[in-house]
Amino acid sequence: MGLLAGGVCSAAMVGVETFETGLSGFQQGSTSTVVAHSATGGNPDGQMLLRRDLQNPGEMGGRTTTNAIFIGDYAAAGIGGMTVDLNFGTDNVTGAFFRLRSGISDNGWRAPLTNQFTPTNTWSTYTLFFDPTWTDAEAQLAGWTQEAGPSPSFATLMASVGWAEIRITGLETSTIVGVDNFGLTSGVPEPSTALLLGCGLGALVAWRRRRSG
Ligand SMILES: [Ca+2]
Repeated sequence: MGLLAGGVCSAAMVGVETFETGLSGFQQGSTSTVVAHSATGGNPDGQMLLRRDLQNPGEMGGRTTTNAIFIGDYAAAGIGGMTVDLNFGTDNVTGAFFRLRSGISDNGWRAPLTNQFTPTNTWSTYTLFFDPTWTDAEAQLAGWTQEAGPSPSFATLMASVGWAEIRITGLETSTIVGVDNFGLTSGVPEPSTALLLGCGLGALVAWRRRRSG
């Protein structure tokens, strides 16, 4: 219903976790991660805080296997993207990933959110679009990586997501990252579809410029 009300040209939010009252089913994604809730300092108000708590360089993450926004059949639900607000504080971070698994017994797929992780102590929004029906090759072309097995095909995973995670790679002990407004969106329409629907001409021009430039 939100589609014709303005969601056609920009993806419509399907569900979002704002961490206002707690962690809402999120927990540590690795043994080296400390996950905490803060009622203040988010974008706005409540947020999830991830902190690396071991000496060795590595990854940390906040994941959920119970938050209903993220669990289920992404294709059937019309999911085509994710968005999250991250605050990298004052510590160096080398990467951030959206990671999905079907469950604890297998590994899954991950996609990088961006290559820019300047420590700014301010909130930035990161968005990633995908098609849950992609073949493995199509997903890999779009930047997704299949983790070491056992790991299902991309489409099989997307039809049965049991684990969603924000994964951070950082090089410093006690790196702290704030997470807020973590959600799933509908996909972006193909440019030709957007034109047929009479919207987004500016976006279309920008898209063509990016392609040709
Ligand atoms: Ca919040």
